[in-house]
Amino acid sequence: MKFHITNPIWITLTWVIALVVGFRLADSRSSYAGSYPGQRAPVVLEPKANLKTEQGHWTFAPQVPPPIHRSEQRRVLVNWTIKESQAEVSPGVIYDDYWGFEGKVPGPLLRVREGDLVEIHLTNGLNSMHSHNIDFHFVSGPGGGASALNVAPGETAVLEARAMMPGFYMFHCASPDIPVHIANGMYGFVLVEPAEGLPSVGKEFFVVQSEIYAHDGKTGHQSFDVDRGERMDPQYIVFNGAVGSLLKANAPHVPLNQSVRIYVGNAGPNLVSSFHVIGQIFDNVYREGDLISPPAHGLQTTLIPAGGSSVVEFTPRVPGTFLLVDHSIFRLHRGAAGSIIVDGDKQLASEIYNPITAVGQPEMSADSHLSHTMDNQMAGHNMAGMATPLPSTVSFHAGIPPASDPKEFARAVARNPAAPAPSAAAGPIGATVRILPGAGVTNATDTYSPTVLTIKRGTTVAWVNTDPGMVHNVGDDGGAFTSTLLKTDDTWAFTYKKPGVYPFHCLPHPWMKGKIIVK
Ligand SMILES: [Cu+2]
Repeated sequence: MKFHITNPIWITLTWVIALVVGFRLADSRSSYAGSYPGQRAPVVLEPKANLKTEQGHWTFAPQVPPPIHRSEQRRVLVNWTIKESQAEVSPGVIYDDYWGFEGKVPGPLLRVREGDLVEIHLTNGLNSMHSHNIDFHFVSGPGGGASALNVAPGETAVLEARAMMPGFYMFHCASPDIPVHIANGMYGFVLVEPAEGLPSVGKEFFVVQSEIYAHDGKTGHQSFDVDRGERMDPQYIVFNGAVGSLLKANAPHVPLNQSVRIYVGNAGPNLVSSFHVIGQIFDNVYREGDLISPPAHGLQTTLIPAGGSSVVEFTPRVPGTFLLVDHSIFRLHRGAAGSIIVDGDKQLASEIYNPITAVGQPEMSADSHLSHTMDNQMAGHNMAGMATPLPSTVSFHAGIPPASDPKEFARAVARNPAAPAPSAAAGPIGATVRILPGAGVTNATDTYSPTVLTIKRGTTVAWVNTDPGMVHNVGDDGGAFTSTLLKTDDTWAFTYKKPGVYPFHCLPHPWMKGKIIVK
């Protein structure tokens, strides 16, 4: 028999060999996908129809939703509304282009379990000027869900998406122009817990680093500057949306010797973070938010890409104030500083840390780190009060001299860091002035209700901000008081003790004017 390649027997045999080898290859490839040492098996999905439904658990920075203890997958309902708003990003500096999920920057931190089906209802507020959507980094699907969730002002879109892989994931708006929407605050995070859960720790916090491309550092109104964005030259680099939002009165407290876990996101939009906590060594770092590989140990600084995350753990062994920084350290001058205060007995820690010659000297604190920065900023860029916390929900800046000049106001706030002081209001609220929706729109005419209010001597007047998505303040023209910025539903009150006519105004919106007549 001749071995001729065209012989039908040989042709058949070649096919058989090819098929067998081919099947083997295909077979080995499919098993290869799950065969890295220690690699996790893909999640086995419970059919949608079998899932119980529950309301999603989300929080705003620095809070973290509680750990998930259930052992089965669920349908998790999430309802979020986008509000184009404004916020005080540094004392006296109001950024007019802050667009936030649920009106907050950073947006929510949602906590779900691996395998959960997230049913997201996304609404774009009626007051919005732009279309928005969400690209969820935890979602497997085109655009991370962005096209499915595109919403024009007033619209709602719904998407079901499975949490297929554990991790700590960013989400953000991906409407054109994407960089602008991210720069203007449209981001948040989703923590997808592994089915087996995460090791329990003493305290958990949520921190997001981001850049703000305001025109400059002047007090008053600022808006997005695209040229600064292109140059990657932010006016501010901040933790949790604003300069000082994790400093002084806003700093979280933790007890000595209890483990701390920080979920750190980097929203960018441009810069990579070299995240570091001064005076702590990380016990564990889940690099880039990888919650399924074993964590790294004994790290000092960890890189966090823009659009990425890291999860760090440490156990404070010594009390004091510990600064969170981006160790690209000049960024401290632009606001990249937060802090955690560790409470406990210094004596108990003296085996670990014992200042011998520094007895009686003030402890190194956020203030001492930032005071030079603040001075430089104030002198160089006219940016007052780097380390002043944001106003809390209802706060009273007693001791702040009145000022009609925004710069003077900001400096005054900077000199008197937000310690909640006794209210200027001595009695129960006797009359109310509503700050009306739309009052902040340039040259609006409907600003207060009523515009002129007549009261008896000794009456306490409350101003309530009913304007959705706009901050306002109230200042007495004669300088008797200047409130902090009031967010929606915030109230500020003052008691008028002497008869007279008392005009008042809103500092950010000079067209807002009213009058109290005291008889
Ligand atoms: Cu958007």
